[in-house]
Amino acid sequence: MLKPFFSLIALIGILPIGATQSDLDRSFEDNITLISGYRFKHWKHDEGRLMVLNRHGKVVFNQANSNVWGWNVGDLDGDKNDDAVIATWSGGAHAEFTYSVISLGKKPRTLLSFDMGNGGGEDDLKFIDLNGDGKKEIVSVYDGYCYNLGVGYGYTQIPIIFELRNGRYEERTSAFRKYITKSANLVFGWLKSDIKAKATYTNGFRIGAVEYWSRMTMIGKEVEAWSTLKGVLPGVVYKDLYANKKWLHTVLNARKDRVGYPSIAKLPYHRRTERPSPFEQ
Ligand SMILES: [Ca+2]
Ligand SMILES: [Ca+2]
Repeated sequence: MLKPFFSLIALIGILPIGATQSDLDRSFEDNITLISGYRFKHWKHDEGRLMVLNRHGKVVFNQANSNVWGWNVGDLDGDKNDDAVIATWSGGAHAEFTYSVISLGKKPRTLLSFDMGNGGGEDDLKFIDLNGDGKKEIVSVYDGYCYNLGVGYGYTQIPIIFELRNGRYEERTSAFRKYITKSANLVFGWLKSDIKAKATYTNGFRIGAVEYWSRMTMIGKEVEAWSTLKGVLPGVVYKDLYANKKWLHTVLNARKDRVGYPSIAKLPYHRRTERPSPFEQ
């Protein structure tokens, strides 16, 4: 399901002036990359290990027992120090992805650690200035409803947006109303055409409905969402969802559990709570 090598090449595509690589053929075997005085030593994919050492040879990041499959650099927060994005991957089917953004200043620090869960595409993190303030937001996907809506895998794609505030990337999805509204309209269009074409089944409608409801709820339009859904969903699907409103909120709010700022020695960050699904698989 994944194309790690391809994606790794894409991720490492942008190196700043001054960065050097020992792995010139980009095979990612035993390579060392020098970024802002930090040495990134990366072992082959199947051994999956990344060590980052500072200019004194001290290890500041050391991740083994997990595949590390990419980093990208650039000055994301505008403090003139390069920042690196490190993706770690647990391996196997339905692998778990964690993304860490670290600042490579004199004292390295974590700007964001996002426990993404399901992912693996080149678009896992997108860097876009959504509000035109000159600073790029990080746009990703929250998979909290995955496996939980009665459809096994059921990968529900809920947007999650991180904005630079107070020197780090904070979860600020609700603040990006325009983007989320557009996204809500898009998924609602898909849901409506699926319903019209009877293109899916009860559980499938449930995924589309939750994708729409969660977007609307995050921008304070929950009441409108329920009323719209009542008008289009088969009655049984609507009732079932509405009866579990509290659980839907709990899972939506749990997106905040996926975000942390531990010291880089403690990365990658994993902290999530299992929330038993009320829907039958
Ligand atoms: Ca920076
Ligand atoms: Ca911005």
